[in-house]
Amino acid sequence: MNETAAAASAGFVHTVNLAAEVGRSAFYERAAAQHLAPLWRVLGGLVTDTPVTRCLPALWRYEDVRPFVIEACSQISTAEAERRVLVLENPGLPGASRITQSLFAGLQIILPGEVAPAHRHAASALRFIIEGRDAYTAVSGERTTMQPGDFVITPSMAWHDHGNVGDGPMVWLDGLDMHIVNLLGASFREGYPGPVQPLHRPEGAAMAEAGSNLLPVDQDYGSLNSPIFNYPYERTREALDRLSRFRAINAWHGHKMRYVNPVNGGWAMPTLATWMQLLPQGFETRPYRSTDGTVFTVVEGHGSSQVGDRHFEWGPHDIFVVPSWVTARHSGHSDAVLFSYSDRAVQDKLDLFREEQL
Ligand code: 1HN
Repeated sequence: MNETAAAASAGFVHTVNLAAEVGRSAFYERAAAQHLAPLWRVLGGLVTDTPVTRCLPALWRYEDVRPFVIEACSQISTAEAERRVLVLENPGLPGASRITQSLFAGLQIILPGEVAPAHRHAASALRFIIEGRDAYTAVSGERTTMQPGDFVITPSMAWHDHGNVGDGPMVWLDGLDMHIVNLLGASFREGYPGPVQPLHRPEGAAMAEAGSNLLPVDQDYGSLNSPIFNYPYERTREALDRLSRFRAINAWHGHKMRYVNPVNGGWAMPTLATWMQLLPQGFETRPYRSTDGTVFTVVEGHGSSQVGDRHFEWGPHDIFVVPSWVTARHSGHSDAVLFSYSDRAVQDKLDLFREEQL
């Protein structure tokens, strides 16, 4: 279904008199030659009553996709692929490299000894570590070693390369905003002259400077990205655990915390909003819908989600997507921890975000 047809089936389309349209066809043709088109034929699909997207609710069970991620390693090297990533394609948006209308998601694998060469681009990336230990990413001259559950930021135009110094494969979820960057016609990319960038800060520098609710008095921040570029799972999990011991639970989201930039209290990244939430065993959220199509991945535990007319049962490392304005509710069958990201950081800045709590 195209967007106009989707809008029509949603019950709203500005209708023109079809019989009269025949008589206008010559006019339309002459207008088209001047690169002019009648708005009244497309208005309903351009400005819809409520969000219209071809993005569908979808679930990727890690158990089903992991063998393909592993097999990709015998199909292509990191050197040849540049990034060995299998794209999570929304079934409603085939071939578009999109998991939602605006977001990219992919599973990247890097084997021991491999290096993903340094490059940089206008698109920002987040990494959420799924499995493996002791691979690193270097961002703007500083390395961070990544562990499962860590949320790692690669800001726009920051040089970045990855390497695996562990003894097993490392898999992470890549979330990128390139569809937003491309919509705006603002894409650039550059390869680094050499496989890896030079390191000019010790590992842990960013955390020392910004990770303890204290900031150096003489530091100027010229970016909307958080100076903390690795939010380790250990600290995130502990925060959720402490919160859950005393705080009233949110009926729509469970115990849910957003990753913040300590410099300005805003989202950790300027385009991608990120969260971690705890759904205690037996807790079921109330239904809600929001304008930000959201990607979830399960860190711990089992549960289920009703997303529109789909019911998903999920467990560790599964990934699912809730499209914009589709009603969702989530249940923890055991204590369950979910990481999620969306374009809400953009929608907030543009005054577009809406959530309806049902
Ligand atoms: C990229 O640069 C990375 O740096 C991962 O690891 C996934 C997907 C599309 C475009 C660039 C990375 C990417 C990507």
